[in-house]
Amino acid sequence: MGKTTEKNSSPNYYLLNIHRIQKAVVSKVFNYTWGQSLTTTQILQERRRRIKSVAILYSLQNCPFAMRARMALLMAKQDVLLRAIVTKDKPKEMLKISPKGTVPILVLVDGRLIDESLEIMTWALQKSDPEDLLYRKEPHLYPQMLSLISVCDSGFRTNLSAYKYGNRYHQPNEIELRSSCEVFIKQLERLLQNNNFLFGDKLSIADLAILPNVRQFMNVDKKWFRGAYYPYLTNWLGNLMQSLLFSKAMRKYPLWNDNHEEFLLNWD
Ligand SMILES: N[C@@H](CCC(=O)N[C@@H](CS)C(=O)NCC(=O)O)C(=O)O
Repeated sequence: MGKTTEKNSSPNYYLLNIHRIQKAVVSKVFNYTWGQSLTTTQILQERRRRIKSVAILYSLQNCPFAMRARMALLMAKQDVLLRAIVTKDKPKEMLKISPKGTVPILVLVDGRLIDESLEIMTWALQKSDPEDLLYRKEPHLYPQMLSLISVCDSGFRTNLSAYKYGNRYHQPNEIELRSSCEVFIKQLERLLQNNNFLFGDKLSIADLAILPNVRQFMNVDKKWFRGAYYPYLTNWLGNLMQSLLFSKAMRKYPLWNDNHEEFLLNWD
């Protein structure tokens, strides 16, 4: 963080120093009355006030659970401070509040914790759901969405882990392991034959929750996946991965442990 002596108390000086990391890549915590004559103390007070008024998300870049949480928070327009971590160097602040040590973790302004990705998604979308990802007008679909997500998070993920392992270590049963994953992939392909998204013609919480896992399946053996015949699924995956939402959710942030600097996850 920049040195803030009285000599260098101009907001611009402070802004440049506090956010010396690519401004284009990460979003600033506060972008308000810069240029006006605020003292360094006032700026620091305002910064602290703003930081305290926003929830904190501990997040891991390529973790499918963290990805789905980030996408839902964006769709719900719930700005959060994103603290990027890596598993081999977890912040002590994170382990103190959640010793189980998995990400994502959302720390709410009142101090409550949500340490399950699906719960973070539902928390965000229940607060605000401008695109109706919960399909409120068709409430009978919600239990079906949760049920599909549950198949993904249990059976499919177990099979996917085995397939990833089998592929990495060239296990003789790799094809068999992949076929076990394809049971779920085929189920998604069938759903997507009828609609552009899993539960209709618009995005739902299920699409966001499942997408990072299908992406992980594709990444195990991209060459095989390109040749496999899942046209509807491939189209769905491609469209979502090319979306602005996905690119915002995958934006790379400096690691929290490096400098303890705060950055917002939002649409800016
Ligand atoms: N059920 C949890 C699973 C979260 C999870 O397993 N995250 C992985 C990263 S993808 C993790 O944090 N693992 C801890 C570690 O590798 O030390 C959720 O949905 O949030």
